[in-house]
Order: sequence, then C-alpha cells, then structure tokens
Amino acid sequence: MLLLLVLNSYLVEVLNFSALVTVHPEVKNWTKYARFEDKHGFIVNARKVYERATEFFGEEQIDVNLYLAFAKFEEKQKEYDRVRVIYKYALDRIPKQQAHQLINNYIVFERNFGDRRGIEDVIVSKRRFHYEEEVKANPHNYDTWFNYLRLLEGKADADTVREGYERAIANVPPIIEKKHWRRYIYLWVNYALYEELEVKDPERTRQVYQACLDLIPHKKFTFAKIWLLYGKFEIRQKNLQNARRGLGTGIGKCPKNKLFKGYIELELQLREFDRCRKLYEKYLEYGPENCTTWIKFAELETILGDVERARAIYELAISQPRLDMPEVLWKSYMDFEIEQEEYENARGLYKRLLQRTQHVKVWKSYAQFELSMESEERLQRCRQVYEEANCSLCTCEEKEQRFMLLKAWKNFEQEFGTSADKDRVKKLMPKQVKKRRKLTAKDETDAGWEEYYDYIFPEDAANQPNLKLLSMAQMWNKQHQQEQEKQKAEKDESTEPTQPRDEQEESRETQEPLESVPDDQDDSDSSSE
Ligand SMILES: *[C@@H]1O[C@H](CO)[C@@H](O)[C@H](O)[C@H]1NC(C)=O
Ligand SMILES: *[C@@H]1O[C@H](CO)[C@@H](O)[C@H](O)[C@H]1NC(C)=O
Ligand SMILES: CC(=O)N[C@H]1CO[C@H](CO)[C@@H](O)[C@@H]1O
Repeated sequence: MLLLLVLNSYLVEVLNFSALVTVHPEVKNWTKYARFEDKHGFIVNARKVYERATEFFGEEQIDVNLYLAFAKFEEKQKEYDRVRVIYKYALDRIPKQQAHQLINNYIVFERNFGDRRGIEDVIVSKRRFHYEEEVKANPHNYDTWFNYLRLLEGKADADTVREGYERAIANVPPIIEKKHWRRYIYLWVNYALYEELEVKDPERTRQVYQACLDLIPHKKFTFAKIWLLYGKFEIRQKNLQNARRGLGTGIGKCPKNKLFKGYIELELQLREFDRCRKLYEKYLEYGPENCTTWIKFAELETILGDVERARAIYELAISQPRLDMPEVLWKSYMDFEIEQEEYENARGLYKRLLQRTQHVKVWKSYAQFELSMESEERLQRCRQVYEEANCSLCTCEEKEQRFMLLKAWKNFEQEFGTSADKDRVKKLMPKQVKKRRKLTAKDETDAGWEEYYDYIFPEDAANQPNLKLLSMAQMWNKQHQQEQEKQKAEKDESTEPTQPRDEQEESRETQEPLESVPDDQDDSDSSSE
C-alpha cells in the first residue's frame, strides 16, 4: 500500500516534470528533473533525461551547466568513459568564454579517475581553447597559427589537422608585399610537409603546392623556395617529369637567382649535365653580367673534363660588355689556365687584361705569377714585369698605386736581388709628405683639418720647375711678412707689445718643420675651392 503510494507520488512528479520542461524548458528544470530520477534510483531514466535535454538544446543553445551536471552524474555512476565523451563533446562546441569551468572540472575528474594521457588530453584541450581565442582575436597572427597547428599535429587526427591548416591559410595577408608574406608562406610549407610526411598522401601534397603556387602573386614577388620544395617533393615521388615541369614554369614566371641555382643543383644531383648546361645558358641570358654564374658554368665543364668548352665559356664571359666582378672572373680564368698548366695562355691573359686596366693589383698579380713559375727565368721575368709596370704607372694619377708597386718591387728585390738591384729600386721610392687640407662639411661650414700623405717621386720632383718657383715665392712671402711684422712691432712697441692672437698661431704653423713642401700651398688651394 505504502509502496503504491510512493510510486504514485513519484509518477505524479515525473508527469509534472515532464510538463514543466516542455512549458519552461530551462536547463535548471531539466537538471532538476534528471536529479529527481537519479534520487529515486532510476539511473537509466536520469540518463535519458540528460540526453533528451542535450538534444533539446542542440548545439546552438548549448549550456555549460547542463553538461557539468551530466558529467557529474556519470561520474557518480563510475561511467568514466561516458564522462570523458561528455566533456570532450561539450568542449568542442561550447563558446570559449564558457569553457573555463568545464575544463577545470574535466581536469579534476581526470586527476581523480583518469590516467596521465587523460590529463594530457585535457591540457591539450585547454591550450586549444587558448589558441582559438587568440586566432579569433587576430587571425593574421601566423605565429599563433604555427603553435596551434603544431599542437594539433601532435594530438589530433589528420582531418582535424587538415581543417586547422585550411583555416590558417585562409588568412591571406591583406597587403601584397613580400615581407608580409614571409611568415604566411610557411603555413603552406608546413601544410605540404604534413601531407607528404605524416599523412603520406602525395596527391594531396601536390594539391597543396599547386594551390600555394596559384596563390602567390608571382608578378609582384615570388618565393623560389616553394618552387624548389615542390620540385624536390616530385623527385622524392620519382616523378621527374612533374618536377621539371614545375621548376620550368617557375623559371618562366620568375627567373630568380635562387631558383636557377636550386634547379641546377637538382640536375647536378641527378647527373643530368646536358640539362645543367641548358639551364646555365638560360641563367646567363637572364643575368649576363653575373660573373659568379659564368665561373660556375666554366667550373662545371672543367670538372666534366671538357677544357675547350670551359675556355670558350671564359672567353665569352670576358667579352661581355658589362660584368659585376670582372677582376674575379679574370682571376678565375687565369687560375683555370694555370691549373691546366697552360702558362703561356695565362701570361697572354695578363697581357690582355693589362690592356684594359693598369691597376697595380694586376701588375702585382702578374709579377707574382711569374715568380711562381718553376723556370730558371722566373726572377728575370718577374723583374721585367716590375720594370714594365714602373714605366707604365709613372703617368698614373694615383700616386698611391705607384707607391704600392714600388713597395712590392722593393720587397721582391730585398729577397732576390743583388745590392745593385736594391739600390735601383730605392732610388725610385718616393718621399712621403704629411700634408693637411681644409675640410668643409656638407653645409659648407668649416669642418677642421685633415692630415694625409702625399708622395713626391724623385723623377717628378726633378721634372717640376713649378715646385722651385713656388718655394721661392713662398720664401719671398715669408720674408715680406716678417719685415712687415718687424715694422709693426717697432711702431707698437711702447703700447702693445704682443701680436694679435690669430697671427701668432699662424706664424707658429709656418715654423713647423716639414719634410718638404710647406702645407700652405695646398691649404690655400683647397680653401679657395
Ligand atoms: C650571381 O649568380 C650567383 C649564382 O650563380 C648568385 O648566387 C648571385 O646571387 C648572383 N648575383 C647577383 C647580383 O645577381
Ligand atoms: C721607372 O720609371 C721611371 C719613369 O717614371 C723611369 O724614369 C725609370 O728609369 C724607371 N726605372 C726603372 C728601373 O725602370
Ligand atoms: C521546479 C522549478 O524549478 N521550476 C522552474 C522552472 O522554470 C520556471 C521558469 O523560470 C520557474 O519559474 C520554475 O520555478
């Protein structure tokens, strides 16, 4: 009887609750309903109520309290797997700002009942929420995306990771400038690498590369790296045709140093030397002034043993009207001939080069070359070079260069020459003269004085009558000045015994002992300019 009564009142309540949640469908009322079932030991019913509630609210009006209650309930039933499913389900759908409580409860649960992996999972979830919030606030913060995607790659299934990448790459930099794309492009690189190496899906990898290459505004700027990565990927797939087609397109669209270099390197690795040759030709069409390319090309032929071809390339190279580093090119060509032991050729090259430039470096290198020969005439020949250089440099405007040459020659004679040889060079050495010149700053104001060295060559001094005249004029000047001062001093003797300060300094300057020509000559020149 009593039992019946109790049962009766239970039924009445259930009916009440049922009605209530339809009339007042609030989470509180649902959970109250479920708890009521639970309290009466109707576990299955309680669970059903929770499930109905989640269905009722769906994903749009998802409420954290419902899931918290549901999870608590299952925890009490020791249905730990169910608890996990509930937390994860909710975490995937709940708005971020509500997730806090959920995550905390989840962690507490895993601490009490879970294993280490469970805890890790929760922490991952927590970090995912953190990243989600960040990328939502600033979707173009690629660093956040990198961290987020790394997290996903470590923990999530391929579809989730892929979705992450797709979301990330959708945030194309709004400014079409390379510097704004640098980080972004690495999202694509990582994406492609993930598909290739982790998922091992070459078809998708190919699609990722293709999409990326379609997206880059090649006319404005490009990334040689992407073309090269794509080419290397295709080579790993043993699909050489695709690799070449891709890289060929790349070179057509954006002939860049890096791309040419990388492509040539690939063909070298594949030992496809004829293709390397073709590429070098293309490369040189694109940049005929680049000496490094010419040298590399010639070096390739040298390595392949085709000396004639290498020489022809060098000849073509030095005949270019414009070159970025001609001295390096010539040096390389000479070294090549020396390596081939074609010394007469190398000598010829020095002579040809000296027709174009008389730079002291070339002369010195030429002398050095003759000295390095293993012949009896080497000293004789080396000295001959120095003599020739001495004669042709004597008209050189740059006195420093003349001086450098004589210094090198002197060193040479010091080591190999007789005392007569040494003397001969010694007589040619110039006198070093310290001079000063007035400096003017950009705004035409006085910027003080600068000291520098001038060189007076013995034969120049002898040939310059001007110099004598000048020093005579200066002598006269000085005398004249001194006389004037004397007169002035006599006049002012009684009243003002001292000279004005400026004049005092000036006279001290002229008294400075100088090796040869006084500075005044040069000073007045530069100050009048
Ligand atoms: C010249 O070519 C080399 C490779 O051959 C390349 O590394 C270099 O960047 C090029 N220099 C210029 C100024 O283009
Ligand atoms: C060096 O050149 C000068 C011309 O500047 C000439 O007078 C001199 O005789 C030359 N000396 C030698 C040793 O060739
Ligand atoms: C039993 C219970 O708590 N019922 C509540 C259901 O929701 C309505 C509307 O908010 C409340 O007024 C009730 O008290």
